[in-house]
Amino acid sequence: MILHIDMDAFFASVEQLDRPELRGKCILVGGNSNRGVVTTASYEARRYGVRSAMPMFEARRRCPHAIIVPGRMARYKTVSRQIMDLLHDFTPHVEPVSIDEAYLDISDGHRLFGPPELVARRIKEKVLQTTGLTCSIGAAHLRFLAKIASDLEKPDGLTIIRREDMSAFIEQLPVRKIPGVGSVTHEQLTKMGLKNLGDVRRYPPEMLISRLGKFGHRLIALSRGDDPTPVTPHTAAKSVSSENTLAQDTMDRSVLQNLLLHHAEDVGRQLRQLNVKARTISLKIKHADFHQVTRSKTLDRPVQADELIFRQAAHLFEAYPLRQKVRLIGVGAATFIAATAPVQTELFPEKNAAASNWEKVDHTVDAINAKFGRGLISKASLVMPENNANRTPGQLSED
Ligand code: TTP
Ligand code: MG
Repeated sequence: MILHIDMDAFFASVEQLDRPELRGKCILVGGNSNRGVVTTASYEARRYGVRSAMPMFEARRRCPHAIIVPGRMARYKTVSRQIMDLLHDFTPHVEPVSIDEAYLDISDGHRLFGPPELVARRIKEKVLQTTGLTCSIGAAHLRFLAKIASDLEKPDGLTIIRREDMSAFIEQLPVRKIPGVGSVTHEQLTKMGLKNLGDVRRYPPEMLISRLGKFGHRLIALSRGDDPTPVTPHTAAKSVSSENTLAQDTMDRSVLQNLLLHHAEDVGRQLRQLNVKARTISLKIKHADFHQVTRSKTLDRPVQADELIFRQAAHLFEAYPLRQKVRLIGVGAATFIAATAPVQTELFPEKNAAASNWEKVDHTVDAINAKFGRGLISKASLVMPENNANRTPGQLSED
């Protein structure tokens, strides 16, 4: 039995939890600039037709009285970690798939906790107790059905698709609901007269495959109630990154360098939260014409300190010929090793000492920021010169 757990209006619910004055109100989380998009909306705002990824100006038009709240990614990640941790109390078979959703295989836990419905209820209670937030859970014998089920009675939903109801459910399941069917595929399927999975099952398979390729195979399998994708437990992220779209495209290297420092700090904080060091540091740039480039460097010695991440990103940036204005800039880190893993003895111990001093500084800054809120303490070069005073790190968009 597979459970799919998905938090309700996650970012907006966290804001309403932390700021009681926002409860019961229309909330849009996202950047309020002309180029901002809605990352999520409270259920109150969704009644006005506001959706994730909608341009903020469009959302404001549909719901003029909505309160726009900038996102606080660090806070959402903390809550997300609490949720993923408590899920592990139920089973080790937890597969987090995004910041607010996870699959659980409870086939084993069945005997310990009782039938799926009871397990799901206990999880919902525990999530509410621990975080103060509601989630929706879907349960089914197939992974894709669990995912679809979690969405059926949102918010605060619980939907179980029992084995005996499975084939009837699949038969009438609209293809639009299937994960991976976007607007393009949906249009193709509609043109072929395929509205639900029952239609798909009755359609000549070779024709479907010739039109949809690999995804055609998948749809046919699903229509026959065959979804072999297992729940694969993993907790460690494979990479972390931080990036932002600029309020205005620029070629000013000092502005961009300052942003790199901000992103290096964010990446460093994420690495420390995961308790890992990274061997690969990358720089990402998207130009005004949306052309995107990534440059990366693999290091002999893995890094975690903001300063060292920044230096690598800055080297990559210096080596990059800037011929066009930049629209987006970011820093990434990958190839992790556990931060506690023993490191090879360094030939130049003084260099090593410097690295570990930077790490101490970062841990202290993290602790201060965790206690008093982000932004209280920051690197001196992040305090921008006057000509850039209108572009403080606090105004970075959340993407
Ligand atoms: P979702 O689970 O897709 O949405 P949600 O939790 O806000 O609402 P629902 O009750 O329908 O599940 O995404 C989880 C969070 O991820 C969401 O709160 C904000 C963020 N997010 C983005 O940043 N960009 C996006 O395009 C989407 C869809 C979500
Ligand atoms: Mg959600």
